[in-house]
Amino acid sequence: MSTPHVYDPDAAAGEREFNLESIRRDFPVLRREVNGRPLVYLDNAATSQKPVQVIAEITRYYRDFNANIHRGVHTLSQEATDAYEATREKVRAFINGYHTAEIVFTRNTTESINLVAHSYGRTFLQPGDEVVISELEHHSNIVPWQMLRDERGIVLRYIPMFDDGTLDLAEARRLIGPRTKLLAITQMSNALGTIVPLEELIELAHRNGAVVLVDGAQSVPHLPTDVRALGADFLAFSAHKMLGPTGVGVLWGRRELLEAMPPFLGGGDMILTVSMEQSTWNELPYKFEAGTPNIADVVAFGKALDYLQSFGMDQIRRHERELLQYAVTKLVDLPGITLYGPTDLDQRGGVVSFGLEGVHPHDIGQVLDTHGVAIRTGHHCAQPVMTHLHIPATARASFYMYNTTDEVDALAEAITEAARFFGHARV
Ligand code: 7TS
Repeated sequence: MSTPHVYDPDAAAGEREFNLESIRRDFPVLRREVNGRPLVYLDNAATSQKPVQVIAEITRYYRDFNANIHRGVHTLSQEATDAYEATREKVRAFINGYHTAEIVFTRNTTESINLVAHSYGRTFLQPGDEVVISELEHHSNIVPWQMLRDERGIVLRYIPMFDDGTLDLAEARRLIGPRTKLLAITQMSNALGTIVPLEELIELAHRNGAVVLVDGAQSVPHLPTDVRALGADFLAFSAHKMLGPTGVGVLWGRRELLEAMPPFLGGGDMILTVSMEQSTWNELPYKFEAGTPNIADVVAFGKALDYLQSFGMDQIRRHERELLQYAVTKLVDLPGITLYGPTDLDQRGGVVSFGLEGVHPHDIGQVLDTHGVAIRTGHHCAQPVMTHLHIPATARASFYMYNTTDEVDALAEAITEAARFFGHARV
C-alpha cells in the first residue's frame, strides 16, 4: 500500500486506503475556523467541498493551456480540447456508459433536466400523454414538467410518499400505465435522503413503453453508478456535489434517443453547416453543447472523478452509511427532536433531516453556525415534501466522504445547545 496521504492519480479504482486523516488533508477549507470553532461542514447535499487536486487543476488550466476548444489548430487549443474530452471519457467510465457520445456537458442537473423537457418533451410528448414524477422530487424535477404541462397539455402525475419518506410503490403500479410516456424520478431525495428503489419502477415504466429520466444529483456523488445495470434512458447530475467545480452538469442519455432529439440551444459548436436559410446539426454530443462551454471547470471535474475513483464508490458509501448510523443513534435520543426520513438506513443516503420542538429550523441553523456547524435549513427546494409532512422546513445535516464521527458529536452538542438556548425543548 502506498503512503496514504500521497495522492496517486493513476491508482486503480478503489486502491487508495480510506484514511480520514489523509483525506481531510486534501480539503483545505476543512482547516478553517468559523466563529472561533473548527468548521464542521455538513451541507454536502447543497454542494461538496473540493480537494486540492481539483483546485490546482483549475489554476493549471488557466496558467498553462487556456484556449477555446474544438476550433483551433494551434497547440494550446488542442491541449484544452484533449483535456476537456478526457473528462468526458472519465464521466463515461465513472457511470459505465457505452460511449462518450452519450455524455453531454451542461451547467448543472437543473439544465440537464430542462434539456430533456425541452428537447425530448416538446418533440415526443403529445397533449394527454402522462409524465409521472414523485412527491419527493427537487423543484428542478417538478417545474420543467409543469411548464411543459402548461404549454403542451401533458398530464402530470405524482407517485405519493409515505410519512417516512419512502414511496408508495403500490400506487406507482397503479399510476404507471399505457398512457405514461415518461417517468422522471429522483434516485435519492435531497430533503430526506430516501433511496428510491428504481429497479422496479424502471421495469414498470419500460413495460409500458415509457422513457425514464433519473435525477442522480444526490445519488451519483454517493453511490456506485452503473447506467448499464440501472437501465434508465437519461441520467442527470452535477459536478459540484461530487467534489468538482460549480457550473458543470452532466446529461447521460441513450444514444438513439439523443440522436432523435433536436438541439436545446442554438449557436456555435452545435452546428455542422449554417446558411442564411437553414442549418444542420453537429454529431453527438456536440449537438447539445452550444457555445463556449465551461472548459476550465470540466477539465478540473476530471480530477474530482479521479479522486472518487481512487477510493471507489463502494468505500465512500460504506463510510457514509456508518456515519448515518452513528448520527441517527446519537440524535434520536436528544430531547424534543424529530427525525424525518426512512428508518431503514439501507434505504437512505447520508442525510439527517430533523426538527426541534418549538424551535424554527432557521433558528437551529443560526445557533449551529455559532458553533462552526454548517447545515442547511429550509424547504430544500422540495416544498411538496414539506407540505406532506405539514411542516414549513427542516434542519438538514448531510455527509460526505470526509466527515467524521467527531463532527457528528459536535453536531449533537450544538443541537443540544440550541434546544437549551431557545428554552422550548424539554432539556
Ligand atoms: N435534484 C436533486 C435531487 C437535488 O438535490 C438538487 C440540488 C438538484 C436536483 C438541482 O441541482 P443543481 O446542481 O442543478 O442545483 N439540491 C440542493 C440541495 O439539496 N440544497 O441545495 C441544492
